[in-house]
Amino acid sequence: MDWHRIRSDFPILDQQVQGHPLVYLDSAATSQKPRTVIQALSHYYERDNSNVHRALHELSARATDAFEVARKKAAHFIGAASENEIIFTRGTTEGINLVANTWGTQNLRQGDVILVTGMEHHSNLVPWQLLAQRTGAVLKHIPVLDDGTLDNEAIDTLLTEQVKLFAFVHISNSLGTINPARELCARAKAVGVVTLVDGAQSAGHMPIDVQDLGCDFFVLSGHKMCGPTGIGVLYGRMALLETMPPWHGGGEMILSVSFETSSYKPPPHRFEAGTPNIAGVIGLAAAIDYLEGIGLENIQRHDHNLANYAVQRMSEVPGIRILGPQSGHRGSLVAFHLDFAHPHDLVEFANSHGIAMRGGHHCTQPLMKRFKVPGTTRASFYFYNTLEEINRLVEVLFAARAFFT
Ligand code: 7TS
Repeated sequence: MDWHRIRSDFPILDQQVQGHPLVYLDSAATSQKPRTVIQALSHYYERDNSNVHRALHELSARATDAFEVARKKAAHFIGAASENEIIFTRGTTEGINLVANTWGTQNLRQGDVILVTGMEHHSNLVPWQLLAQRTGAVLKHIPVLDDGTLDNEAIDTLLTEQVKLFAFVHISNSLGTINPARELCARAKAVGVVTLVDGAQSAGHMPIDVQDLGCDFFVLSGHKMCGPTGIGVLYGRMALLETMPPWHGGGEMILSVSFETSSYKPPPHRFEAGTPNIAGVIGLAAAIDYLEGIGLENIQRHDHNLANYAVQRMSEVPGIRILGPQSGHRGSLVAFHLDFAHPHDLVEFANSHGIAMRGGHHCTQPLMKRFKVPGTTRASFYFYNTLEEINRLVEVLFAARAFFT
């Protein structure tokens, strides 16, 4: 693979920041966009912009076609059995809230258990807390071990028939841990528990096959996989989607409406009230084409090499504590704590050298508490990053040590 040529597909990366070449190490927050995605958006607005599903004129037909082709592409991208299992959302957060407010409200009762893990992003925690408060259900979590993996023995104790839903993150945005999603779904299924996999950090980084994973729901955000912001996918197994009531009411989700009552379209349209993010959906389809053109296995391998090289090189910095798995099987991000600098000061220092990283709690406050750190600094990678950029990061971490001590 010619990764340097692939990098040149991303116009934003070719710039100076604070007098230095930009080193973008914040892809776990949002990825950069290749030229083809940017062009798909402007092409849509310049040529085809129109509302979908509503009108019979040429532009609306083009927009509707592109919108529904994108649904097929998204289904293929994650291995769904049918495009009707693909609901377009604003992103991972909205997908989880949709499940909580439809399936959750319908199925959860006093005393039922919602099981999550100790490494969830707030978006896979707060919606379940709200649901628990509404229904009288109880929220429990699987503890995280010192090495950043889930406590396997606790899973046996906690994953019982009392659990109605097990919602867990595929790749942790704060540790880089890759959870064994397939095995976890199988264990849940064995006791009749419905599963939701938060794929915000895995989609676009590795091949995803929801049927092979065996999950009931899977959520992703387009903006973390080269697509635009404000667009995501909720996958739901049709047998479940069919039983779920709508969440948002409005246009496009109904069959007929009277003042007294309404009847609703089947999935996915039942869950897509109002004018959707048409440009976002078209941009997401362009992102999927782009990623599939490179090959998800290739991306996964490259991600893996970058992460392992980063862990190895960053370990050379005295006073560094790297959270999560120390080597081997991990996602393409490294979160760390330096005993000589607060994450916010370090992020500012790195910024003055052209390096973009995120510092803070990364929306995983319970996990920060578990590891007894106020926050961490996180360098997160994608296939457009290079080993040279990691070397540059390590150089700057050594410079920070000289500066802060
Ligand atoms: N789940 C995980 C694992 C995430 O990493 C994120 C975003 C979300 C859910 C929410 O995704 P959204 O697109 O709906 O916002 N994570 C991060 C991050 O690590 N830094 O900024 C956003």
